[in-house]
Amino acid sequence: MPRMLTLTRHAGDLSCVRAMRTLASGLCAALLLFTATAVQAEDGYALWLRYAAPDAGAAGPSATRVTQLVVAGSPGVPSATREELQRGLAGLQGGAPANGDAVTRAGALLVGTPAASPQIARLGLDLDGLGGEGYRIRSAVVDGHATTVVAANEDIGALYGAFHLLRLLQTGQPLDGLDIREAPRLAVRMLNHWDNLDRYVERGYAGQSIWDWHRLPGWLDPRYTDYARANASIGINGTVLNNVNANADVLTPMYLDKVAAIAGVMRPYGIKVYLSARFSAPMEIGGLDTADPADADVQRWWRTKADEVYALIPDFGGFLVKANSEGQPGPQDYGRSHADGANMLADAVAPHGGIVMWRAFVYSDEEPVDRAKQAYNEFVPLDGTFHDNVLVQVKNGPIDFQPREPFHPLFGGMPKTPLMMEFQITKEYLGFSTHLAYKAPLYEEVLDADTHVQGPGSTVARVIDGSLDGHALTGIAGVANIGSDRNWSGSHFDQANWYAFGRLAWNSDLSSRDIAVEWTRMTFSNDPAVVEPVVGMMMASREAVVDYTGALGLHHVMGRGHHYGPGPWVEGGPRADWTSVYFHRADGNGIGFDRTRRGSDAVSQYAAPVAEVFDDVTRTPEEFLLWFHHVPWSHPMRSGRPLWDELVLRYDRGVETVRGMRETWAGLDGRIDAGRHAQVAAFLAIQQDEAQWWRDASIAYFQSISGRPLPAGVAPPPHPLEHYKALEFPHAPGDTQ
Ligand code: BDP
Repeated sequence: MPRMLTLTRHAGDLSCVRAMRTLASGLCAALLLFTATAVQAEDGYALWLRYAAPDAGAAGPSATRVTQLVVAGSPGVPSATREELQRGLAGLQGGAPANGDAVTRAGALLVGTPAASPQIARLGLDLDGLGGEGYRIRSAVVDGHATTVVAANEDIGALYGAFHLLRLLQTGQPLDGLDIREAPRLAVRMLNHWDNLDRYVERGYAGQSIWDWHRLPGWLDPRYTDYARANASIGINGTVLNNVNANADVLTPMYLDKVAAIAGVMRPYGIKVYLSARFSAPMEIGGLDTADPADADVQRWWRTKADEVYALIPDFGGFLVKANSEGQPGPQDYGRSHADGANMLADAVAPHGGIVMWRAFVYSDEEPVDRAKQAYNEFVPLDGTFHDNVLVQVKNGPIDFQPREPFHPLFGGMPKTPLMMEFQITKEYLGFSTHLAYKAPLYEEVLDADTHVQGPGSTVARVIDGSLDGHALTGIAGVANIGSDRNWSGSHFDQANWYAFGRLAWNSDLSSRDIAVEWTRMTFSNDPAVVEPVVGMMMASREAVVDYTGALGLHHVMGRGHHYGPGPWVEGGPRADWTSVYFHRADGNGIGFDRTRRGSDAVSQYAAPVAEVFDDVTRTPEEFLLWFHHVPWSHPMRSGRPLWDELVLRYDRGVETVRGMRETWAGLDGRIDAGRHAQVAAFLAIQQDEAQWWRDASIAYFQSISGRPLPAGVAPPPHPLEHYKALEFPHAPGDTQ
């Protein structure tokens, strides 16, 4: 990808020019000269794979030089590995090392499998237990030469090891004395694109879909290769190309040719292509008059379709299905169960080694109970009835990707079924692309949550990695935040959410802070004067969003439909559980959804030790208070303040954190290239305005219900409630079509 090497003046210039006029000092001129040499214009396209030479004056990448590159193996994955290492080393070292077929000099880098490289085979490294995707990185002596060895059982493991090595170099780690052993915990680590065939991206805030369907298969946008590189660098090995609200056309021969072309680009990077399947496709494109999974013609249609897909794409991954949810067709339309539907599709792909990911994000029109309970109620009775190649894909929380939710009670509730985690990377509920919200702490919080189903330590991470119940088929999905925007994710910081998702999918034990550090070092700079403040901003950012959108367990209080901005007053319309008032239940006496045994009893869907905590208002963590309890506005909080005062202060705290983030970022002017610095600065200004808007509108609304005065010193909202309620955003991005 082209990197602009021209030096540009940055946003700080203007203020310097002004200052120079008044101060007549040479200081600014010196500063300008320094910053112009220190930073280059960047547009974010390179993501965390910038392979930048060491920053001038900073603690940069290690001085270790690779003198010779030996990548064993034939075209395909080994070629991709070689190209990536050449590209990375050329950037990091200011010149590519010599290539070779065998190690002949000290400082060599030897990469491959024992099968492809006699030199690796002779080392006799223990690769047991690493599977196909794991690898070892070892400092070794190869035929008398000090060498860094990346060894794996299969080529893809060597590619992952190569990316690990490049990460070490990018983050300034020394290459001596290495003895690294890595293997992923989960088998399927994938992105779910909610991309329509007309390139509209549902809940997408980064431009159009990167899949240029109209020009495929003739035109293979080089972006596809860069997409594959970026994903392979963090261990992602699958991608679902189209929206879960699926269009059956993607299964027609014309589109399957296009899918096959994309699969061809993904293959050398170990990424399998999957499709969202519309359950009624046999009717829409197959000419049948039913999609009943018990119907022999329907079964045959899917088997034939699977054969057709696999003839074109032998390593096709399988199908993702959203059925009987939010108006999508499904087996229940014919009186069949989710398992009946999933198994029928699973049988069609089984002969080819494919899998089916059946989503548990379901809630029906008819069921009059708490929406948070419905997926559990529908799926738990089906535990043990799904075929072996089915994964049930469960969102992290029981409602819908809110800034904070307790873990979904299905985790731990279906021990006989492999459950796949679904996180959202795109920020539907966390400020779209303009708010800085680093989501790794959210992912980490859910993965570390203890279900207690088999005693303490039965974490959600252990449910999904199969270790708790002995499942071999395991997986995790992230709803992608990728689009046609030059910087891929809509904002520079949103790239971190893609990165962190992949890193945690590979190893759920990684800490969100460590991931932030490595991402920052690769994306911006190794200079501690950059890394520390940037990581500080990232680590505070998600909690800030929780605070200014509604803390203490409030949820689903956003604008209707597009989900942009505050809407705690949203009521009426087609369904109660698409309103805000259904979820917060604020009235003159108090606020919150009573999900205790005395209320909807959602707490009983958790294992007893967890249920007891959530059932007890004195033991429920305050961040989930209003999720599980309806409490008086005067409810005493741990701070000693009444709930109302605490809630108001959280709104203020959120806005204050964003103000602090802006200040921190302003202080980095000159240390970050001008292009990226300016866009982040502008987005933080948007975020501060919108955080203030969330805070003002929410306080105005809840005060109209609570009737309580604001705590001393708190500024009243500048406008009456009616002002906020009247705001409309008819063209907000990402809405359902
Ligand atoms: C919600 C989105 C909607 C998706 C749905 C889903 O608002 O656009 O279709 O989830 O996951 O978060 O199916």
